[in-house]
Amino acid sequence: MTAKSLNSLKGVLVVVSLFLLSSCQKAEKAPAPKDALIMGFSQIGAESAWRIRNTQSVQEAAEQAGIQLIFANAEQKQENQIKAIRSFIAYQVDVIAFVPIVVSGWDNVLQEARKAGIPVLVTDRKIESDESLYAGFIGTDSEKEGREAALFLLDKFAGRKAGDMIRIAEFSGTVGSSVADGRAKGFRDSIEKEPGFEIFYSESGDFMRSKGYELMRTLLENRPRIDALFSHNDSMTLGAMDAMREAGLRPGKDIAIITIDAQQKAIDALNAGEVNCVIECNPNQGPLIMDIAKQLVAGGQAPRFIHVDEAVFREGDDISILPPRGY
Ligand code: GYE
Repeated sequence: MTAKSLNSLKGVLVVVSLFLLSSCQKAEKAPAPKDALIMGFSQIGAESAWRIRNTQSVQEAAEQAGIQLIFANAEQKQENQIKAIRSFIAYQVDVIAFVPIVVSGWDNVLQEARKAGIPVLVTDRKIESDESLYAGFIGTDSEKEGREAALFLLDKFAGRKAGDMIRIAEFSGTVGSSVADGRAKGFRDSIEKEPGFEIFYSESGDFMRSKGYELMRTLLENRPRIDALFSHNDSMTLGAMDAMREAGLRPGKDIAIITIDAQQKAIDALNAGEVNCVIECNPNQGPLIMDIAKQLVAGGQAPRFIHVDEAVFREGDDISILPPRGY
């Protein structure tokens, strides 16, 4: 055997062992069977701890269900989501699921999926398109979350003196998203009919901690009286709390705080008396999404709207038995 042929044999061996290594690693992860159903999933991005848990839930549930997942992260851009969905169609996946960053602008791409005969599940956030363009929705009931926030405030300030005005600042989520619209609507529907409550400030913090911090810092510059903060998610709340502390204010005491998501840090803040009410928004939607996807691919139908279970945690509640949140 010449030195040259020995070298090329070595090369082959390296390639073969790399191949074996990679197939062993895959085997440990229990790869989906060859005829596994393929799902294309378009996620918004990773703007919050909630979103990161939502992604994990989808990935874990797909693996458990033996579904092969083609996962695309849109980095907060609708155009990236549309591109991803188009590539799923070109790839001829069995089913598509996506989290629509905003409510509008989906009709064309959904028509393309329909033409290709691929069922589509809308998850987490809702869309405004004609309902015949998608198979069903699985996600949160954001109007209910907004109503719960209002009910807590009505109760907390029930003892206010006649003529007193409770001044509320609202930090809302991504403009044009169904969850920001729903939370704002549910909140207003319940609070606006009550005298003595005023939403004196409402701005979008895009569901991001850094923006929650910026909004609160700017808001506090003129030292307005703020009785309560209604924040559409925990990430913005945590940022706002940092700004309150920097301004010498005690979160949960000088300003009442109502927040949505129920990530571990918000529950810890509730325990510490720094947050007054936490409304759970359930990110663990993966198992339901996989179940419904399987039904659809088998030729069945999906329920039109499935809202996942959610709880409300208030100051004074015994939440010591609550298991760790995992996000
Ligand atoms: O509340 C927030 C996020 O769409 C329900 O998006 C979701 C929201 C959630 O990033 O934290």
